[in-house]
Amino acid sequence: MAKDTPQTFYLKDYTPFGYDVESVHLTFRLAPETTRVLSKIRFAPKPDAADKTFFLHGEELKLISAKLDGQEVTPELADGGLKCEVPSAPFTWEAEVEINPAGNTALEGLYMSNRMYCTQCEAEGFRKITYYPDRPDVMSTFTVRIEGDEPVMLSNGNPMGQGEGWAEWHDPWPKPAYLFALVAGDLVNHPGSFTTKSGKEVELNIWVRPGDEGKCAFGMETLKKSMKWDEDVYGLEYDLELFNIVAVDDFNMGAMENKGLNIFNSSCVLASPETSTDANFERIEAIIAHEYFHNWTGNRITCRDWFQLCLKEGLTVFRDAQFTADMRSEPVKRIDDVITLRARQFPEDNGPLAHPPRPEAFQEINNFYTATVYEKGAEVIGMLKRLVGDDNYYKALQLYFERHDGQACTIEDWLKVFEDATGRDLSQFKLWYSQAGTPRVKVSEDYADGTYTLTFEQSTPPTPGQPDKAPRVIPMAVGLLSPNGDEVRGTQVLELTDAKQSFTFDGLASKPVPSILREFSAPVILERETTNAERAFLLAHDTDPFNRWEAGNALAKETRVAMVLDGAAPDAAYLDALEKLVRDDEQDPAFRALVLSPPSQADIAQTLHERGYTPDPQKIYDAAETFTQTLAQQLETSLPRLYAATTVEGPYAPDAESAGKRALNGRILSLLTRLDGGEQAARQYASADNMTQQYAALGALMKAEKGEVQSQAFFDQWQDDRLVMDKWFALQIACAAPEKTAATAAALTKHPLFDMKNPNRFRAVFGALAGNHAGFHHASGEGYQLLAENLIALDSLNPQTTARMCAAFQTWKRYDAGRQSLIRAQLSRIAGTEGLSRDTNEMVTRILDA
Ligand code: 0A1
Ligand code: ZN
Repeated sequence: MAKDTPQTFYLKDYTPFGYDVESVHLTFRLAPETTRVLSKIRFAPKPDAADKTFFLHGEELKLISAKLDGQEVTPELADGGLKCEVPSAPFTWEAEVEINPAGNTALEGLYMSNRMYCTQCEAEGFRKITYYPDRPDVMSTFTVRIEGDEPVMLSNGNPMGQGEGWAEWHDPWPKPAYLFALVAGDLVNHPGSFTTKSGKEVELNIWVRPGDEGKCAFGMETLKKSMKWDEDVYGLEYDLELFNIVAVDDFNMGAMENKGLNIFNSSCVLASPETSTDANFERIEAIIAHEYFHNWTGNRITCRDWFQLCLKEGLTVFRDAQFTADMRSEPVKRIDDVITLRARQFPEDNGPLAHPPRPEAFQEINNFYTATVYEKGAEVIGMLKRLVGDDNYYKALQLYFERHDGQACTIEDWLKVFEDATGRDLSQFKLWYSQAGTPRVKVSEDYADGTYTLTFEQSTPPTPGQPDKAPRVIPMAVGLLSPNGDEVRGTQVLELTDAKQSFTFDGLASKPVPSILREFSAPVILERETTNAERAFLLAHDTDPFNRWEAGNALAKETRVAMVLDGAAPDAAYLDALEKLVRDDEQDPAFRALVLSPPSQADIAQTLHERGYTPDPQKIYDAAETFTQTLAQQLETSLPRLYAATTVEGPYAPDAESAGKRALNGRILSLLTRLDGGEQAARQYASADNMTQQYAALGALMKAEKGEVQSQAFFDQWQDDRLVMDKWFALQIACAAPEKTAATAAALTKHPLFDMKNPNRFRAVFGALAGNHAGFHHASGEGYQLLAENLIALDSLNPQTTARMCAAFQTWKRYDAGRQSLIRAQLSRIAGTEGLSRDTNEMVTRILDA
């Protein structure tokens, strides 16, 4: 039987809704399987509307009754909603519907997590709560009454009153339905407060399940820092009397910026030294800031339609990155972000799922919460800031907030603000929003008579639906060093606008060494013929820390590529450079840890693919092992001293400086474990009083297949802590040798604590499987098969998480014919599943169409 062709939505088809929504009143009568939702909504027809169809979205709702101005009506139930004949003057719509939160495993709309009611409405979940024009350009004030016997019942805005069995809330700020939230359950709060710059007191709360109270302090401190930072840097103040954060265990994403009531995946807010690693603390800090910053970039100014998603997400990611850079280390944050961009966005941009930061068509919008929309969206803003300069950037942002407060906007509105504030024409720059694909920039150079010339040629490979691309504006930050290591030209931003363009530098005494794309000033792939000697020179002398790391990273890649392709030995000069750097106590430990962290095996596969080779995952794995073993041997005599020197004494604190030291210490421990049979790691495991060191020791031991005792001890100690158990599940798969990876994951799916319905647990297992490059791509195909089987099983419960995890297959065309046919078989099997969700169907179809 042929499947129905799924509906595709297009940016070009945008039409405004024909009615204003003047107010929304909702009453919830909570019951796990039979919650009643009563809505009373005041609509006013827009006099100049071209389309006056009264269509309300609604999915999985049982309509009990509907009224227009108090009179019972029988609307026409249509696919995905209802239609009704309505008056041409303002009117009141009332509906009563019944929904089943306990049966909602998709975690979209109103659902139950760990006996608590909670909601997730972005992007289109509100339509699973009641009939409504569920689109972000329809904004209204919401008044909410919750009836039930839960001790704590919360919604957006300010509390209006509460009594035995009820609570009322009112949000004075007009908002789209995707920002609606409700939470009810047996919760306890970690309180705090903040005084805004204009002297308003704001009550702050982090709400958690009893037992988690001890994990809120860091989140609360971070929230206050975020509030202060947004005032100091952007002049933006909080606008309600109350700000609530709630932690829930079952959540499809990281967190959600609902107005005044942010809902967080518990993994993104709960933190304690005993249960969270430094990396967890840093991520929690970033996500709390991110959600808080959405209050202005997303909530006060929202998106006209979902094609504009990067308007709020790119900007908010950019702002949270600025925050992290200010709280921690700017270069380290930049390096971390570029590593993530290359690991997550580049495969997307250079494969079957490539789409522009502002897509022009989708079937399921949930599939577009991507690294391209978020991370590349933020890169585009970084480029804009670099091109116009800091002062102009902040001037434009002030204008954005003044001009568009309370509106639902587009990328055009955003760019117009920059044009008006700076007088710059941004029509070519706008291509970054509409073109997919990562530009390649080929660099060549020439030197004669004191004049140095750099020539850039840009091109972007074809992506689905976009065979040809016009040249873009690329800000290329460049500095020049003299052969003795002095900087002879400080950083300057060259603006590339043509397919081919040259820039000259006069008055140079000798041929300089260029430092190109400083701070990674544009999300491009640089192609330049150079030598390892020059890379080593830049690793030693570049004044731009990003490019120093980049030079080391390039050396690491070159040596690993040569090992894979020619069976070469690890490059001795590179090993020497690493040794020198590791021992150099003048250098920031966090930076040293980064230089000492090898490029991932997936990154080597990507590099080989970019150079026209077919990556062999097993060879890449073997080269990584040989390289690390050789490095450990080279450093052998210094490792014990380095280990001691980087051990952080005293009580644990998650600050950047001690975290950097622990990161370096962890790298040293993993090298040491290759030589000492795990003695030091076992000692560290036994004495660790914080998760960072406990987990680093366990990881080092398990990688060496010497961690059985500790793994059992870890389980015994932490089996009641869901978040720590996620680590335990993931680590076993991440550390497994390639031939054992799939079997390890398969066995863990049979573990009593494996829970298909909990996205964190599912991701712990299958994210780790897909992330173990050689294990997932093992020639047996067992990894592919296991993932496909479990995605099929998950799809009927949770389409959103299933669809997102299909991206594990997006790089399939890189590999050899054997692996390709194994993957194709699994993708076809998923695609052929009876009753497959729209979410997953769209993803597998796009991946298969490659
Ligand atoms: N807007 C949130 C992310 C988010 C998106 C979708 C969700 O459910 C489908 C949940 C959260 C953010 O950027 O943090
Ligand atoms: Zn966001």
